[in-house]
Amino acid sequence: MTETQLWIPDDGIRLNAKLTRPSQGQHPLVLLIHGFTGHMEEPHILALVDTFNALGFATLRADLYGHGHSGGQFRDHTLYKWLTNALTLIDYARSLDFVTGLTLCGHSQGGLTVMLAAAMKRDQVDRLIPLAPAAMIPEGARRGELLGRSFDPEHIPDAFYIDDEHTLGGNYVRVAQTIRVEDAIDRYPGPVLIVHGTGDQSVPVQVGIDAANRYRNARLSLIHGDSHCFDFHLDQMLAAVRDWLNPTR
Ligand code: FER
Repeated sequence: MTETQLWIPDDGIRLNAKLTRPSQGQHPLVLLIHGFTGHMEEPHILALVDTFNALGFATLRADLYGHGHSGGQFRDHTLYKWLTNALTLIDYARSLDFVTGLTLCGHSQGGLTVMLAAAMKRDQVDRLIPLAPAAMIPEGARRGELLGRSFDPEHIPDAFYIDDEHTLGGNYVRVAQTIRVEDAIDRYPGPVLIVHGTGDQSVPVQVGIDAANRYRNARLSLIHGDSHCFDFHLDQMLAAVRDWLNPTR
């Protein structure tokens, strides 16, 4: 396994990214995206890197706008910025001469991001793996319910205090209100694996169930009692991914 540090330019910022390759030669690649307030070195992301490499996939993981060591302020991030970051990363991956195919995998808000990107890149994406996808964010933004709090969706506050390190700008909500997740689901005909912990306190498991039911070609793997970041049964989440990619192994 080799790992290469990259700074990938995107619309005036640079994205902190790492490329891992299982060997020399040609291989398919998995693009891996973290969640809201997350970053690309979280334990569940690193475990996925190892799992995909062991199956013969290269991985490209990145910190998206306003997260980790990439450019941009957390406060200014929106789903549009994350989505255009994802499109740039897909184009970068496709430009690599050793890449034979592309899988998208994202956790939570990163799961929603790859669902949106797959709809736009439907001819370039072999398969899609949303993990605990936060597909309810747009509807929550329209209803005025996000991050466990209520607000008037017609009079969006300029800022949402999250914790001492994170304040979210109102444009995040304004952007999210315009996104139609159902349309994105309907535009992706390829194979989809959704993995979701039944004890997820951030994204209710029903969100993953509903998304899997709407996709034309989805498998749903529920991890009993597990949390949002698969803290209790990471091995089971990885096994679900491994079995789906390589059922005979
Ligand atoms: C929310 C619930 C979950 C939300 C975001 C998330 C902005 C994202 C979680 C993650 O990416 O881990 O209400 O609102």
